[in-house]
Amino acid sequence: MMWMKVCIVLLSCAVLSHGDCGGTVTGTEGTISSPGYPASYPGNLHCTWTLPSRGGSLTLTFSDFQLERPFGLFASQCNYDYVEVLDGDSLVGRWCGEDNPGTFTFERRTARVRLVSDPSISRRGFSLQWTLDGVAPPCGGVMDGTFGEITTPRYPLNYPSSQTCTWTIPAQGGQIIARFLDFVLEKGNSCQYDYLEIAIGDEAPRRHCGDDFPPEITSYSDVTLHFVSDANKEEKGFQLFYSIQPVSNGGAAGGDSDSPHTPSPTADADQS
Ligand SMILES: [Ca+2]
Ligand SMILES: [Ca+2]
Repeated sequence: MMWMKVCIVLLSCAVLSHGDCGGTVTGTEGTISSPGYPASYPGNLHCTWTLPSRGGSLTLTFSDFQLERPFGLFASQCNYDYVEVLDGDSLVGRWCGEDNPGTFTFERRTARVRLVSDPSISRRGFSLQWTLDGVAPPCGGVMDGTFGEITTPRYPLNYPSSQTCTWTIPAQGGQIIARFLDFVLEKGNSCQYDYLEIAIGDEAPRRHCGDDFPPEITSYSDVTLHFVSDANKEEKGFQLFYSIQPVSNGGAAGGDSDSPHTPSPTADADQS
């Protein structure tokens, strides 16, 4: 049989192109199939799909699986075409032929599925379904408007583990005033577990954790809040209110203190 494989390899050497494959999935469920499925996949594939758990529970189930079946000396190995499943960067296993990999669950881990094919002999490939449960809600973004609230995800319930959120409050030519009404994060001596970093303009960010409220923020520059939680021990999180006060005429560049706490100047205009 070995000579047949070599012969077909030579015949198909010119066929090197293949369709797009791989990438990072988004959403909470979906299907991943080999290129062209259920028609035969192309040769020379090297596709990797990345499935982030995003703090939730990810389940993969291979519903169909048919790759080139190895033969002869290599029957016990998957050296021609194969699918690998990885937990992060660690190999869970390699499959080929009609040896369906089955179902996998990844808790707060990133899964990867890799399909590799050699130049010759293809079968119909594989199809798998994936679902993601318990995903942390989206967080972060650029705040618009002249006032608002920022909280950790799920506040006042405990924030999720393994979460990263970045909020930006643009100064919009005014002065940002932001005050914390609640602040409880997991405490660490150097805030190495869960923390909130507050960056004002170009200044170096300051890191906060535990239950010491960060001081009130007043800034004519954009303010960036960067929240990180690690894999375990969650707390209630924080709640912050901010407003952006217009800078009164003549003080735009100098930034002198024209009682920025009161947004009354625009209201006075109505009385004329
Ligand atoms: Ca093959
Ligand atoms: Ca934590």
